[in-house]
Amino acid sequence: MPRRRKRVKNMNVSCHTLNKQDARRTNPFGALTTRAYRAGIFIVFFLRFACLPCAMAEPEMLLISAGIFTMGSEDGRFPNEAPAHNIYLDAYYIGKTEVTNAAYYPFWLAAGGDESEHTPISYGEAFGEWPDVAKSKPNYPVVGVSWHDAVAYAAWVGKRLPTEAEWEKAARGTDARRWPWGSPFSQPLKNKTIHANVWHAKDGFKHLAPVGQYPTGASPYGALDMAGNVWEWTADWYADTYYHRSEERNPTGPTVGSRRVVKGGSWLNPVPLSRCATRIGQYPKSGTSFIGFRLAADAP
Ligand SMILES: [Ca+2]
Repeated sequence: MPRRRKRVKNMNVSCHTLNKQDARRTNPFGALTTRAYRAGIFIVFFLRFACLPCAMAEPEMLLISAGIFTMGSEDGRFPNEAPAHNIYLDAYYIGKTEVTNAAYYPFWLAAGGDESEHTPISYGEAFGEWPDVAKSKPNYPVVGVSWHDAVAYAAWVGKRLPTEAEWEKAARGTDARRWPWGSPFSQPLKNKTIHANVWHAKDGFKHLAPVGQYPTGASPYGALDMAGNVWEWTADWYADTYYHRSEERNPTGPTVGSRRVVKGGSWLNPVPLSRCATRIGQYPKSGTSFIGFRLAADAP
């Protein structure tokens, strides 16, 4: 993918150079002035990109300050979350929402469109067909993407996937809360008690929901849908017992593994699995209708 981006960049440089130096000489419409020719090029490029469903679709990034937070839980029902332990993270950025169909679409086009190895899986009428959903459901999270697709997309936009620790801190802040909005699942917030798209929660959606539908479900940092809607790929390998040997500063997961950590639960999961500390492993080649991802980036 980096090579494709370089080609686009070079193309832009080439056009810029053409405009600056050779527009009058190479103008194919001899009667047009150079200014009109330049305006024509601008209009062509504007229409080309205005017609993409991607317009300004890349998620807003939130700054997560450096410091210690509590990772994991002592709930007992989920021994892979134990022990709860303190982790220090450097500052970083996290996507405010899951990556959407509209955001993924230009990457898919640049990667070859219908021939791309990064084409999302289509799940039929209830979810829509790719690439139609990029226009019919632009603000829904992209699903049917493997871990490899997510990593490739993140690199294409100059970002990366969050580590598991980065994901969990962005979801729960520093007070060890169980869900992004607090510790009771249905606690009243601004006269509402439903804060996430999860299974049987009367959240208004049978399957996926557009991103950002539950502002009262925001994490302490303002990240949305970190509980439910879609599980989210993280950068780390998964291991049941990793928390017993995790590094205390900026952990990046086991060095080897067969599955990658996904976090946060989905529209298909009940409330207990949509907690901040929930962690499961998923084979990285697996695309499903209930796994998407969000971006992260280093803070300067
Ligand atoms: Ca989610």
